[in-house]
Amino acid sequence: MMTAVLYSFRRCPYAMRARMALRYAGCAVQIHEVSLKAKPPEMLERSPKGTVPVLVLEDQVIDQSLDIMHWALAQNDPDGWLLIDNGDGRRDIQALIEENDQVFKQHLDRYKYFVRHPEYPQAHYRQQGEVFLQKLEARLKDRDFLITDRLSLADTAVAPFIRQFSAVDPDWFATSPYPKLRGWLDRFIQSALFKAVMVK
Ligand SMILES: N[C@@H](CCC(=O)N[C@@H](CS)C(=O)NCC(=O)O)C(=O)O
Repeated sequence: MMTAVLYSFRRCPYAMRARMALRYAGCAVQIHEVSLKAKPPEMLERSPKGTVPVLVLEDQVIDQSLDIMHWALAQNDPDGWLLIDNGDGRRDIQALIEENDQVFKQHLDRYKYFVRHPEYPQAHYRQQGEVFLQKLEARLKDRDFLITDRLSLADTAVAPFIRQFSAVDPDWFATSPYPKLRGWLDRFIQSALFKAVMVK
């Protein structure tokens, strides 16, 4: 039987969430760290769009991080990240991830690479991103995780992007009006699962 291969880039938030789901589900995968400047031809042959992560299985190629997470959780979801018995929770997971991927990520990129977007100052892009931070802070007011009182797919899928946002200006983030979010992010960064997928 062929070993599954994950083409990955250590610091890519999409690849982080895929690696976490695969590890949590106990899926045996060989991780191939790629250079984004020189992507391996065998990866591009399987997935010509040229983004990581890409999971190559015996009978299929999955090249969207969220699809990789869902594939992993369909194999094994020991702590119930999918919240299968909680319809509202499942809808909330989907809505949060959609907002993260389709709206917040764009603000994050502009905040981080504001030099390439001189139409507005950096603080403008940060304020746009803060709309999502405010939403997460409100969710964390009465619980330790984004959807319910335990970790779900939403926490794992979103946290790598909040980590990236926090790292753009750590001093600002440390004193920003999002104490619950800081606590949540800190627990995520300190978790054994996150540390394991970030090993060099
Ligand atoms: N929608 C994709 C996005 C993946 C993505 O954009 N990955 C970035 C790295 S963080 C990438 O591979 N970019 C291609 C490049 O920089 O050449 C997913 O969810 O997997």
